[in-house]
Amino acid sequence: MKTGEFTFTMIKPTAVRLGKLVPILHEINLAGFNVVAMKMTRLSRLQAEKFYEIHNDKPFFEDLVSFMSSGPVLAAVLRKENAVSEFRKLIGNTNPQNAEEGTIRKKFAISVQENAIHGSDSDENALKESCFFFSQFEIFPH
Ligand code: IDP
Ligand code: MG
Repeated sequence: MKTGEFTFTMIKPTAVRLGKLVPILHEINLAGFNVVAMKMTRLSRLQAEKFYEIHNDKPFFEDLVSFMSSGPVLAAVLRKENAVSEFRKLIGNTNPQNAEEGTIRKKFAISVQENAIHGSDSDENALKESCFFFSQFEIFPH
């Protein structure tokens, strides 16, 4: 897969628990993203700490790790031109109160922490995060 053509996403525990998995995947599909890898899994505390390690100095870090390991998530690699920036536009601002109408976070987030969905913030992190969840044999670019 070419750099710039893919991003990594995770539908967060609250959204999964509230039955929003399929509605969110529907939005992603309507926006023209193709799924090239997907799994439902549950992060251990250690895995959540590792995934969010850039935030380990933030006041919300401990809560975030507890939340992200509190239940299953849906992890996926998505393909589209300019995937990272297109996907960040689709999900909207980190804080749902500041997210634009029509964005996934505006529709499905319940708070800044439980904001329904993750999206990589750079091509470099898209690669790092995809490799965190998937082996090369679990990604099917087409
Ligand atoms: P992003 O997910 O939009 O890239 P980041 O700043 O990278 O936002 O933060 C990672 C995650 O940490 C957010 O998606 C959210 O779940 C949580 N988070 C960020 N800021 C806060 C906060 O101020 N309070 C509680 N949780 C936060
Ligand atoms: Mg981020």
